Amino acid sequence: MDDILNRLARCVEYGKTDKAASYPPDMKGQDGADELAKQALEQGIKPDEILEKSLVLAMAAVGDRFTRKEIYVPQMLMAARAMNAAMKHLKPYFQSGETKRKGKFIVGTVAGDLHDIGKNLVAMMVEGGGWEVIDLGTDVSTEKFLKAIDENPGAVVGLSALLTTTMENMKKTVAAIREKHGAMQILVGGAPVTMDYCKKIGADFYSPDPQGAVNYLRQFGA
Ligand code: B1M
Repeated sequence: MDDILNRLARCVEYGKTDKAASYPPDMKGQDGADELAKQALEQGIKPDEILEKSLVLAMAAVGDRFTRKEIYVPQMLMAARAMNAAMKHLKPYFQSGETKRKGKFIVGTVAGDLHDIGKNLVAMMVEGGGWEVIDLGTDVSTEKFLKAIDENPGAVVGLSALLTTTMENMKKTVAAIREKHGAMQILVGGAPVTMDYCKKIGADFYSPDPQGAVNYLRQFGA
């Protein structure tokens, strides 16, 4: 099991999307993230194990290498693409939870921020936890969040931010939601976000990972 998860992690880290991809050259002709994720599932490895023990670790390694300036934006993009190729196989499992929905969860990455891998993981896990997820995507304006909240009374809202610069937009959106929908439950997350920041901007809860989001939502579900 460790072997296939290590190989999958390596594919994601180095942006090897599938067997046909000629990049990186030293992996040419080998299975990529697409094939290995499928094989891992066929071997009976649980989707959450594939996620935690392979994909999330690979993306963390990509981030570290980017910080050390060993790789640049194009390599990050390739890694994200490989991650998505693997996630395509995992997604149906996360989405196949119970048929009866526990409630509605509106989620989006805040204005100015294009990072969606973590937000998508949260959306998938929450959906797998039995919630109907309304995914507003990335670069979501405050107005778009407010419109979705108006259209879905009783929903819980989740905001993701990956950049220290866009955390400021998270603060603005939370303030606008509070002003219009005082008692609304607001969950925040993303790499630079902390519980201290969550409290400071008036959100209700911070989760460092998708499972924390699922656990938090349990108290509100039908
Ligand atoms: Co960007 N990027 N990026 N990037 N990128 C980071 C975030 C960065 C930390 C890299 C670095 O410097 N080490 C850095 C931010 C620095 C900072 O703000 N302090 C950075 C930068 C600078 C940038 C650009 C500005 C680069 C440039 O253009 N010069 C640019 C900004 C574009 C924009 O958004 N306007 C940019 C662009 C990109 C790509 C487009 C190339 C690509 C994104 C592709 C995509 O998302 N579709 C990308 C990537 C891939 C990364 C890294 C390498 C990986 C992010 C990721 O997907 N992580 C990242 C470095 C890193 O994180 N170490 C980096 C894996 C993901 C599973 O983790 O999103 O944290 P994460 O989600 C976690 C938790 O945070 C949590 O659950 C997830 C699973 O555990 N979580 C929530 C997330 N949202 C949640 C919401 C919740 C609850 C939990 O409730 C609602």
